[in-house]
Amino acid sequence: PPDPNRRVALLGVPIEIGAGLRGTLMGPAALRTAGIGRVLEQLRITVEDHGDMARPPPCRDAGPTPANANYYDEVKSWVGAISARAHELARSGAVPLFMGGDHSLSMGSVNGVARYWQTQGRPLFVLWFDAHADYNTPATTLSANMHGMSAAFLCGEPGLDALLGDEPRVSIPPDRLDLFGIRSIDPLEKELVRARAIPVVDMRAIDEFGVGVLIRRLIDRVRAANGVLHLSFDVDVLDPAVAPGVGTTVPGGATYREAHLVMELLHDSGLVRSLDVVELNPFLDERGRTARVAVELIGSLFGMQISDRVTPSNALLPEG
Ligand code: B3U
Ligand code: MN
Ligand code: MN
Repeated sequence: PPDPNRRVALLGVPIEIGAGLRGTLMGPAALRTAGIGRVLEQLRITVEDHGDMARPPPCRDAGPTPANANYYDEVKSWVGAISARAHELARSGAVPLFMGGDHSLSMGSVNGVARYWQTQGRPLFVLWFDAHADYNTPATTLSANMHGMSAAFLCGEPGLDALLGDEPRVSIPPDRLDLFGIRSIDPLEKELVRARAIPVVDMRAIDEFGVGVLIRRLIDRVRAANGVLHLSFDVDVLDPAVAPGVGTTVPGGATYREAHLVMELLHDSGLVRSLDVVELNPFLDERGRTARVAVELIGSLFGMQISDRVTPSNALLPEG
């Protein structure tokens, strides 16, 4: 029987205009077909599927449209609506799981959950598990695609200030954003990430130290601050050989095993209270492979284990 105290709220966010390629709007359907609900139910989680958000009507108060921000008005109408839903779902006590959709949706989802945790006096940390930094602004972007600006927006960078409309904006302090798995960053974006001293775990660091220590280091920081964690999982962080169904593949990504270990360690920490799964593009996928891997990884995040016992974190055998 499902455990009433462990609830996950699924919400589909079929937005695609934040990305350069169409197709991520099919992401929520593919995740459901790959069994996202079934996997969680097998783990005795109470699953509430809130369906997909409807495309919001264009905002009347759109205001001036900034340059270098493609489909700004449409993205704006989504972001405010997503933030309101995110706030409400977080308040319900469930773990909200936002199924994208392109990564611009996180401007709303993270803002909404951050607003909730602010009322609880718990600092929200954001783990940005992504091949890209998504730390562009209209002043630094080379593509004008807004999915490349979401992390910067969330940290309060200027240039998209009216994007939330009437929704209150909550800025994430730059030292509470962790860019993890990155291997593609634009020149001005890199300068900005460095100027703000954003914690970065790039692929070189992962090669050198391994995801185990690096994730534990983050978990320790969150714990020391009595914080909670939002996981923003951009599927393109995975190596394209594992996850071909994304619009912007970058070689040299996280392996299947690294990604599972990240999820398992996050599960053991008990700190993840909300997440996004974004950039899955079923139009580009090969026989549902990427959707299936994403669902498996979510299984690990919610407690799927190989041997059904906790592996001691110091790798020593437990006594007795
Ligand atoms: N940094 C580039 C590329 C990019 C960002 N996010 C994705 N691609 N998926 C940009 O467009 O800002
Ligand atoms: Mn991204
Ligand atoms: Mn990405």
